[in-house]
Amino acid sequence: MRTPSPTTPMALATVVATALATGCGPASGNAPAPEPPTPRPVDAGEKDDFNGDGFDDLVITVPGAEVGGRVGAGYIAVVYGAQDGLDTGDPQVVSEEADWVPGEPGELSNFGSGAVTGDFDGDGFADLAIGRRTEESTATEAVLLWGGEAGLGEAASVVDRSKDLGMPTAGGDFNGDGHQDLLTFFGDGLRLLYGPFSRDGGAADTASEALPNAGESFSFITGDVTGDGATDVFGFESFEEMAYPTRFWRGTGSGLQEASADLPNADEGVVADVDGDGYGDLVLRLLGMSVEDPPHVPSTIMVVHGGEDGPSTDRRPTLTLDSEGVPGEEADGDQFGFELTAGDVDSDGYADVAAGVNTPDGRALVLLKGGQAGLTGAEAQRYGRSESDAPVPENPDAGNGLDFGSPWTRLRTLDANGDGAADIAVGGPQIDSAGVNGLLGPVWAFSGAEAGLTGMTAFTLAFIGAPSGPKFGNGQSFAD
Ligand SMILES: [Ca+2]
Ligand SMILES: [Ca+2]
Ligand SMILES: [Ca+2]
Ligand SMILES: [Ca+2]
Repeated sequence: MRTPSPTTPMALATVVATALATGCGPASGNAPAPEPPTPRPVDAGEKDDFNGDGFDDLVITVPGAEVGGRVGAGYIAVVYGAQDGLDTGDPQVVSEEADWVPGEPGELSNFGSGAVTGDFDGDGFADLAIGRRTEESTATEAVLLWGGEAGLGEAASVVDRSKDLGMPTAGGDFNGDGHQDLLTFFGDGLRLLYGPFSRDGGAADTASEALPNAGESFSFITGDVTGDGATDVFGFESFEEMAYPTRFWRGTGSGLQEASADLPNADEGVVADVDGDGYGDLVLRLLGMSVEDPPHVPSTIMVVHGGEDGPSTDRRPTLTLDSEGVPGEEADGDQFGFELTAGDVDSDGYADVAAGVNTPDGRALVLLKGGQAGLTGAEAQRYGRSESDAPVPENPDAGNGLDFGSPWTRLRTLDANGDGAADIAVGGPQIDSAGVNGLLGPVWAFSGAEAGLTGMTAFTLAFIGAPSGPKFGNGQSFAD
């Protein structure tokens, strides 16, 4: 599970979600039964397609990897999308050893410890913002790797900064001007870097949002719940074991403005339009008073529906593993929704939500379908190791003792085969049967289709030829 982290550069556990696809405006008038929305691309704009071939590309980050003999120098691996899905035969490994990346591999520079995709210069090719620590101190900086016809690799630039930027945390259009912006987080606040960025790394404008700094932990998700085209931001806050209500910053023409929304305590979420009304909906894994509760109680997912005025105060349905149609049974420590991602997996125009679950047989993935009535258990699918679960392909590198049931921590939605149905990558740091943390586990890629999740593949970093040797810290993750 994702654990809260202190607000130090070493351990920024930022939770960032797929931004709401913005291709569909708010429904107008008071039509009694809204027409099903027109299916639209999973990602509006070019969020994940570095080489512009119409297939989304997956970024795996390994900030703790040893590179050039430097412990914790870090690298990223890009697995490009293709007609048949992720092309594991031709991955691209990028570290500070590359001559086109500014800087040299440094001990614990943790290249890739924040990673956010988006078209930051507006040329139609997705780019990648990477976080790292600078050589001289614990300061952080961001490097923009520019996409182009050949993918990443043409050029990179360090983002201009006057003080610590923090790690890239989310992309979005926070002022609704049509340009992709970058949100970074440091211990004392959020930094907003407004696009378009110039090729020398300069942002069009910058702003900051102060946050309390006395040991508070934060993680963030983004998406447009107000349907105005400006990305909103939600923050999950805790201090030691105490959880606090989810915070809401509304995206406006003049940037982020914190607003009261009376939201519950949560530690994970995603924004996606699950009922197709043009407003992103806030899907949360609820917490009680303490961030230490989930291992001891059943978990609940709440959908806070979006609307013009922000998150709804009364339209807040909940789902548990006991809800009608949801496979599995509620249990203490079921961790339902410990990780969430969203996309339109069956391309019916309604966003669907994938949730991680803990079961007696290990970790499983549950897909909840969106629809006119919102997110329900109807036609839900579950993949895992239990007898009643749909099976998952084996780890091709089974010698590392990890399989789908070992605790993976990350989900990521993308459209790797360009068919308009969202695909889901599963992976991240894993714990093996001996309880060893931070192993470089496999990545499982599930393909979306009209019938829901279908085809699956699994690969490991070793399998695709990326370095899988010594590492420090939390293994691998995905770019946000
Ligand atoms: Ca591509
Ligand atoms: Ca670009
Ligand atoms: Ca909605
Ligand atoms: Ca759907």
